[in-house]
Amino acid sequence: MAPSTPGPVQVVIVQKDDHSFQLDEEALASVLLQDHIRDLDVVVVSVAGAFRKGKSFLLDFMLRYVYSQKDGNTQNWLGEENDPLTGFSWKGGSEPDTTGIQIWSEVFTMYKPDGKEVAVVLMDTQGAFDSQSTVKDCATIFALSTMTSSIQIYNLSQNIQEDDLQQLQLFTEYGRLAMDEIFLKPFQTLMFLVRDWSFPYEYPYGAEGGDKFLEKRLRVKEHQHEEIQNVRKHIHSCFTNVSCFLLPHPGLKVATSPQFDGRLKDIAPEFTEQLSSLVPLVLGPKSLIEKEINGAKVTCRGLLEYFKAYIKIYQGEDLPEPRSMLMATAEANNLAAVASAKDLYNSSMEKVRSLLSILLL
Ligand SMILES: Nc1nc2c(ncn2[C@@H]2O[C@H](COP(=O)(O)OP(=O)(O)OP(=O)(O)O)[C@@H](O)[C@H]2O)c(=O)[nH]1
Ligand SMILES: [Mg+2]
Repeated sequence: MAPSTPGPVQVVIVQKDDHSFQLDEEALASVLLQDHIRDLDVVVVSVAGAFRKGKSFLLDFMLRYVYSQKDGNTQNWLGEENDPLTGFSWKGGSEPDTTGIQIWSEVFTMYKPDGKEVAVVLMDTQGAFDSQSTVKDCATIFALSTMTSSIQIYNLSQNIQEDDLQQLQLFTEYGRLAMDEIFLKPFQTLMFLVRDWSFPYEYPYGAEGGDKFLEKRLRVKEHQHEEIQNVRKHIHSCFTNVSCFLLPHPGLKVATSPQFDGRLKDIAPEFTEQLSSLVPLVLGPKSLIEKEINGAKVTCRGLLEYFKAYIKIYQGEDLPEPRSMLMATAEANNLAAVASAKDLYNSSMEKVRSLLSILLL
């Protein structure tokens, strides 16, 4: 049974001492196997990126949106001026907060424009690059959340830097390696979300400015160094759909006040204005994209099985270990080589198999 009061459920646990990962199967099953949703196709929205950058805070606004849809109060979904922001745990300060992977206990049923009912799961992840986690820990969390979500929001601060792209390459390569089948594009939607964007006079806040900015950042040019080109080609090759959204700074109270409890009246109006277009862009009826694995849509029940299979791979010894960020690009290139060798092996074996079946007829 799912817990009676909705709340975050810890589904992936990271052991801080030995850096091992565990799936809390029972907890995950209690959410995904609820009678009314288990056979519905699932939409999974995940937010991932460096620690202390407002990921959980954003997810709590997403929760407000989905609850208001559920209650039929679509107009004023951002909430009242003086309501503290609750949901997934978020806090100020310099120390990391979220650990492992958490999902919201309530799975929301929503409707696509064609009337199809889908189940929506919200996923929060441990921030990357804190002082306690190894590169492998960060890569595993990022890879697992990318593999199990239909939209991965890559939460960045201020800009899209080259090292952000390199880390993305490393982490997604680490994910691709763990997948058995041959995929052209293993993952679905990636949204770069740039927080505290300070150059609206170059690229305006929002999705349109974001996409123009991203197009420029990800453009592959002939004279670029191979390393710079590779990272860009990799991102295009891994995701079916890549977009970007530029969010303004939420104001000094949000960023620096220890008394700030998330109430709207303390948040800069330009931030909430952009938030009111960002969230429906991710969770509005037109944006609901079901999770697909190998071209087939996945139900909540199916998602549980994929989680179990993927975590086993990361618990095993078979994958090469991603090392320090200094070696990120080299490592990502090595991982890419291993992945394409694996693809080649699989497709050659496939050919041999079909040849054999013809010969044996
Ligand atoms: N500068 C800035 N601060 C923000 C923004 N959104 C939220 N914050 C603040 O950032 C701090 C951290 O918020 P969290 O949501 O806990 O951050 P997180 O990324 O989930 O952190 P971890 O779970 O530790 O990885 C809080 O003090 C928020 O008030 C933003 O867009 N810009
Ligand atoms: Mg958090």
